[in-house]
Amino acid sequence: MQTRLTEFSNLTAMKTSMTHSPLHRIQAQAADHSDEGDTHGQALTLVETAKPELKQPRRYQVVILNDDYTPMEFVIEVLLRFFGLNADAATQLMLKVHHQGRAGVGNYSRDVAETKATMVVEYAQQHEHPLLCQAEPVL
Ligand code: TYC
Repeated sequence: MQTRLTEFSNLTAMKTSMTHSPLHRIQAQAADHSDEGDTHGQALTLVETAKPELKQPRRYQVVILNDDYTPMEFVIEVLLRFFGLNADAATQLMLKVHHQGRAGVGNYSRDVAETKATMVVEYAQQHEHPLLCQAEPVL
């Protein structure tokens, strides 16, 4: 969270600035500046709290899809090779895809998820299997 302090010598300038501020929360404070010689012995300080400018980037899930032709052993090998699963986890996940049609195999940044999905599909094509894999934004 960012804050910014702006001093104003009169209320009109302050109100104008507040009206035009893109910042979402504004608090006004009056500060005593009697030693600084302005007309009413006070300066007005605007304290603005800015919205954070960065959001968390979206995560992407790599999804593997079932088909009728890719051998089960090949899908298990893909899960070991590209997703670092152990043999038990890979077998369970392959069976989940086989029975349910699809399953997420890991969450990554968009770039990594898309690269992994492409690598899996190319690897399957090199071995003449129709295995499909895609990256989807996590909701
Ligand atoms: N359904 C395939 C078969 O019976 C096995 C399979 C599992 C294929 C998972 C793709 O993503 C997949 N040989």
